[in-house]
Amino acid sequence: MKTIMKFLFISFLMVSGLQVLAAEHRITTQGWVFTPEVLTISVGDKVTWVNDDDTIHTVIFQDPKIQGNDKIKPEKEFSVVFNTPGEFPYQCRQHKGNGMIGKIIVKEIATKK
Ligand SMILES: [Cu+2]
Repeated sequence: MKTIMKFLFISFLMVSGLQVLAAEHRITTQGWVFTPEVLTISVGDKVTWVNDDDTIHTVIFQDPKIQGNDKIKPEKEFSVVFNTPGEFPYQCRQHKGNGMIGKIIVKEIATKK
């Protein structure tokens, strides 16, 4: 019983520790440009796209496993939590011809020594 309690307590510490470390990053669309265009984050971080234009934008990932959004209305937001390391290019379907493309680079969380 004692061992189980200890295990649960340590698990709790690990989970809450990760939540403290997880950050939120914001990407704006002003002028039909994702800013920043390339964003490097850590595993578990959340990325929020904010549509601050007066037209609908989309966020469509090359990797179909990542749920995008094909209708982000003006003044609306859309968020994704990235739980897998890697590089995730995406684009706005309507405005990719205008260069509206971006990339999220997800790094493993560096472990302290
Ligand atoms: Cu767009």
